[in-house]
Amino acid sequence: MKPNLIGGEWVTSSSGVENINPSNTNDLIDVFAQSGRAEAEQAVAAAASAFEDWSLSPVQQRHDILKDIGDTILARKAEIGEMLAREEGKILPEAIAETERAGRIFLFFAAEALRLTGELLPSVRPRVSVEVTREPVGPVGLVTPWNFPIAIPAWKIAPALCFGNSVVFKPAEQVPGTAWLLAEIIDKSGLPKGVFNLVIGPGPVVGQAILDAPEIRAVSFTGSQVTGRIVAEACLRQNRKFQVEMGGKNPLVVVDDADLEVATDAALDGAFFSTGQRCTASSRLIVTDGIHARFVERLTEKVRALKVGPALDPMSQMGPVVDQTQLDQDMSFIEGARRDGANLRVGGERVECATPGFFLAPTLFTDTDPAMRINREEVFGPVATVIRVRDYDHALDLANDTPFGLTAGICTTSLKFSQHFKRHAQAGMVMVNLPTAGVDYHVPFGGTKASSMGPREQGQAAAEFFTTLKTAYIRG
Ligand code: UN1
Repeated sequence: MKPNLIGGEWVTSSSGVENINPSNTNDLIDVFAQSGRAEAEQAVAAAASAFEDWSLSPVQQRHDILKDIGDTILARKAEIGEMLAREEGKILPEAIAETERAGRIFLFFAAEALRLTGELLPSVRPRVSVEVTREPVGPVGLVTPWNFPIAIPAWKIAPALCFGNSVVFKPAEQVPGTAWLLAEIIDKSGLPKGVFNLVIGPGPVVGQAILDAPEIRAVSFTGSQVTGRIVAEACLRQNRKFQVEMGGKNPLVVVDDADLEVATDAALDGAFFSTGQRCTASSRLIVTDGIHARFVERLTEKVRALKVGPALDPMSQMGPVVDQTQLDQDMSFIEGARRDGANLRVGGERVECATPGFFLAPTLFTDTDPAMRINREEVFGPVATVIRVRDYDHALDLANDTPFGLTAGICTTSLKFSQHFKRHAQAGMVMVNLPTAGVDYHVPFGGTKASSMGPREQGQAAAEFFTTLKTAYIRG
C-alpha cells in the first residue's frame, strides 16, 4: 500500500483506495492509503507549523527547489506519463505532453520566485514613504480533479510554494498514482518537512476536514459546480480566500467564411481529445447556414475515423472514459438527447476492445436545439452537438446563452468577426481558429459567470491568489 505524506513522514492507513485502470478493469494498478479526517487534520497541523519558516525562506532556496521538481518531472516524463495514461485513460502522447506541461509550470514558478517585487511610493504626507509588498497567505488547501492528474496539481502547488505558502494537497481519488509520484518528487527536492502534505481520501471526509480547519487561509479547487459552491460557501464562513474552477459548456462558433479544415480540426480536438473530459472542451458547435452541410459532413468523416482504444496502445487516438460513474453520466446525456429529438450522427454507443474498459465512441449530435439538456449542462465526455444558426449575430447570441463562461472559440477568416467575438464572447478565455481546449501554462487561466470564482490561476496572475498585499507607512 502506498502511503500519504504528512509532516514529512510517509504514513500508511488501515483502509486503502484501489486504483483501477479504466482501459482494463482487470488491471489493479496499486492500492493507496486512504486518509480520514484525523490524517487530514494532522496534515493541516503540519502545514501550519511549517508555514512560518517557509514564509521567510530565501527566494534562492524556493527557486532551487521548484527547479529541481520541474527538472525531475521532465526527466521522468515517460514514466509519469505512463502512470497517468494508465490510471486516467488519456492516450500516452497526451499524458506525456501533460507531464511536460507540469514540469514547465514548476520551472516557470522557479523563475517567478526570483521576480518577487513590491512598490516604494511617496506618501501624500510629508517625510513619509509607503511600501507595498506581497506576503504569503498561509497554509493553503489544494483540491484537484481527475482529468488533469498532474497539470492542475502543478499549477496550484508550484505558485503556492513559490510565494511562500505551505500546502495540504488532496488529489482526486481516481488518480492517486500520478499524485503520489509528484509527492515523491517534491519530498526529495529538499523542501523542508511539513511544507507540502499529500492526503488521498474522499472529498466529503478529507476535503471537508480541510474546509473546516481555521488554519487553512486559502483554498484552490477545480471540479464540479456542486462541490465548488460548497467550497466557496465554507470559505466565506471562514473569512478565507478561495479560487474555484467549475467547468463549462464552451461554444465553438463556425461562420461561413471559416477554413473548413481548420474548423473541423478545431472541433475534433476540442470535443474529443482527452476523451472530451476537459472543462474547456468544445461541446457546442454553433455553425452558420452557409457552411453547415460541409462542416457536418467533413467533421462526421473525421469523428468516424477516430480510433478508440486502450490508453497505452500506440494505435489509439482516444482512450476510455475515466470510470463507470462518468460512463453512466455520459450515456444518460446521450439517451436524453435522443429522446429530446437530437439527430445522433456518429457514436452514441460503447466500444468493445480486447480489454474490458469504459470505452465510449466519440459521439456527435446534429440538428440540436439550444434549449435541450445536452446543450445546457456539462457532459464531461466525448459528446458534442451541432447547433445550426442563421448568421454570426445569431451564433454570438447562442454562444453566450449559457450559465457558464470558461472558454469560447470562433473559426473565421474575417478580422471583423474575430475582433467582434473576442470583445463580446462572455468567457474568460477566447480562441480564434483554435479548439476551445488546450491552454498555455504561462498566462492567466479562468472563466466568468458560473465557471469560476476568485482570482485567475497560472502565469503572473497567480500571485494575486497566493499572496496578500501589505502596505507599510514609514516616517523617517
Ligand atoms: C486545457 O484545456 O488545456 O479541468 C486545460 C479542466 C481545466 C483545464 C483545461 N481546468 O479541464
